Amino acid sequence: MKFFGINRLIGLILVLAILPLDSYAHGERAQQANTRMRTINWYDLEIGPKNVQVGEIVTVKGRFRASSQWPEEIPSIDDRVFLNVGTGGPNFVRLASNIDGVSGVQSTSLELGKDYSFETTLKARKPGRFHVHPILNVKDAGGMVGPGYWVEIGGSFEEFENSVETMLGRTVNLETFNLGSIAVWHIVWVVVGGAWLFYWIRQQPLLVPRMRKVDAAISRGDDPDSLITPTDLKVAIAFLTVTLLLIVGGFAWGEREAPITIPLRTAKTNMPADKPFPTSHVEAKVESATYRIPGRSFRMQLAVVNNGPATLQIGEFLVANVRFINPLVKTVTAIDEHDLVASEGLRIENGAIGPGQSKLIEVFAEDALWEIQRLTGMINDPDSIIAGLLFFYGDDGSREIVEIVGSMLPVFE
Ligand SMILES: [Cu+2]
Repeated sequence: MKFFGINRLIGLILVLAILPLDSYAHGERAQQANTRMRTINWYDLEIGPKNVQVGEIVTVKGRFRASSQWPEEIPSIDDRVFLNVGTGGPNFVRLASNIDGVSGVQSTSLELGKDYSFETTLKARKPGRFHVHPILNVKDAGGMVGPGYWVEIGGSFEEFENSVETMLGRTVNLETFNLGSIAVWHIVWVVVGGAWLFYWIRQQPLLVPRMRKVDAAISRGDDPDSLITPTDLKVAIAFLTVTLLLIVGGFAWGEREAPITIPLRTAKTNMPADKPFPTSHVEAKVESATYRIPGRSFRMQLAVVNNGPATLQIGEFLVANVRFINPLVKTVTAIDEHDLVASEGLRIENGAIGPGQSKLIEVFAEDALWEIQRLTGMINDPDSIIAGLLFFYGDDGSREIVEIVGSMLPVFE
């Protein structure tokens, strides 16, 4: 235990003993409020079916609007993004994904302010109950997580099959493909590396004192190579020879086993360049917005202009994946205990806006979800900008989605 303090060893064992505990929450509330509010607004999300057997298909689909208020300090989606799902472990395999119908097998780039549809096809792999979220991974910024739903997978892991046919007609099982040779190569290199390390740590001076001696020799102007004995040199030549032989032999063996290979594709997929920005018949401007901390009550004054043919009412305010629903316009009930729906959380005063009308309306969004989802942290944001999507519903069945943005003032009593 000379090289590894016993205290540290006990610590490591404790950590390993604690780690395998099941985790049910997986950080969806950990991101700063403003990151969740002003990056990706997910909506119309469908994850289903929610009860499947091992090997059956689950799709995650919906739409998202990339906020035009993307925080300046967070790298944006115009560089590289990758659509994925977030769940607690490798419980699914992803068979396919697309954004606006363009295959998402490789990464792509998107534009702020635009609206995209997406779909991911998963195959259930392990039995259990798992929380599944869509995620847009943004280069240098991390994952922008959408709302999650529970999916229950029945059956047994032994029934899971994940075979593909290669271009040359060979069927391979991706669950076990070449595991044997992967294990063999790991063992081979651990043995070679371990033997090399063992050779050096069994003689004096040991690694760090030896480095000091080399440094001292250099500063004295002596030849540091005098620390290396003729035996050291012979052993080093033997190790080098064995290593090179293993590499050359491994390469020849690989070439024989798989004469035709292509590299992993890493090119970026381009989205159609001429995609228009979303349009709407509604103009909505936040005149003022406050968040009253004791009442968990958000209130904003909204100047709305309706340029469309229908009488409109606000049915939903979506902010940071939380859906504040106006019960007078539509009914949305939470489908499980982690569904981010405040079914009666939205109250509108002076609500209906006729065609051609422009008026000032008061919007109240009140629910414990502000606190539960840790969005109240927004009062600590230096820029205190609040942003989200407003869903207007017309009396002709139409729907208009508008992103709103405003400065938010906290009220402390
Ligand atoms: Cu989750």
